Parts: sequence; structure tokens; C-alpha cells
Amino acid sequence: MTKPVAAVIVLAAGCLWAGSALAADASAPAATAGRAAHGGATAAPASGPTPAPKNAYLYIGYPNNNQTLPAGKPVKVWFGLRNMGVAPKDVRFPNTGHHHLLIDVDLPPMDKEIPNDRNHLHFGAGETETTVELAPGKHTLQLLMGDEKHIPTNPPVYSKKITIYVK
Ligand SMILES: [Cu+2]
Repeated sequence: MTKPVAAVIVLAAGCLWAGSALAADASAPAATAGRAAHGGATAAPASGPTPAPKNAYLYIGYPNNNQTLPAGKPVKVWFGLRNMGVAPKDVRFPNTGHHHLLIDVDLPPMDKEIPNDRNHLHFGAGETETTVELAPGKHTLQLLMGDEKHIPTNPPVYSKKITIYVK
């Protein structure tokens, strides 16, 4: 179980935000992991192997639900996350993950790698905002955190799905 943790922490530290909140919550996931031990009698909903804080909160800071946006202009999307941090893909660090923006699709399976296509965008460098080009019409946007291997966490952390109109 010994890994080159020190090097990983240094690499991740620059990409974390809300670092102090992370430190304060450092004890929470252990309890979560213990409670979610495998082999229980009740079937737990599918989720990935990486624990996430139970109070992690993911939301789309912009645009707003039901907002109408002008066609022909890239749409800025802000990723909001509380009680959990962001780290790049391939970096394993407690209480972190990276963002995935789901466009015009429902949530994927929660125990498998998140697809990587034009409807499932990965932000593996630790980005917390982006711009997307959307054709005129009605669209949905939703965020989903994935661990360093792009698998949703346990519990899965995802935002409300919002609807926007481009015209
Ligand atoms: Cu990913």
C-alpha cells in the first residue's frame, strides 16, 4: 500500500481549490468507506470504488436553468463544487476528482468509466469552467465528478440537470 504519496500530493496541491475545506473534511470519507463495505445484505446503488465526501455538492454556476442564450456564440459554463476538490486525471488524492460535462444526455452508469465523446466532456486537467458551442435549440447540461480513472465516486457526485435554450 505504500505509494510515492509525497510526489502525488505536490502535483495535486496546485490544482486543488478549497484546500482548507478539504483538510477539515479529511476524516469524513473514512467513515463513509467503512459503512459502504462490500458484501452487505442490501444492494447498494451502483457506484465507483473511490469514496467521495457525503456532503460534496456539485452545481452549474452558469448558465442558469431555463436561460436563453444567443446562437453563434460559445456558451460559457462554470462548474461549482463544494466540500470536494479538483485534481487532474491520473492523480489519486483523497476527496478529489475531475469534472465531466454531460450535454444532452442522461447520467451514464455510475460504476463504469464515463464515456468520452461529444456528449460527455472530460476536464482532466482540473478545469473548473469551459465554453461549448451549441446548435440553436433546447439543450441540457449536467456535471458529474469522476475519479482519476474517470469512474463516478461513491456516493456519485453530480449536479442538477439544467435546460438552456440557444436561439
Ligand atoms: Cu474523466
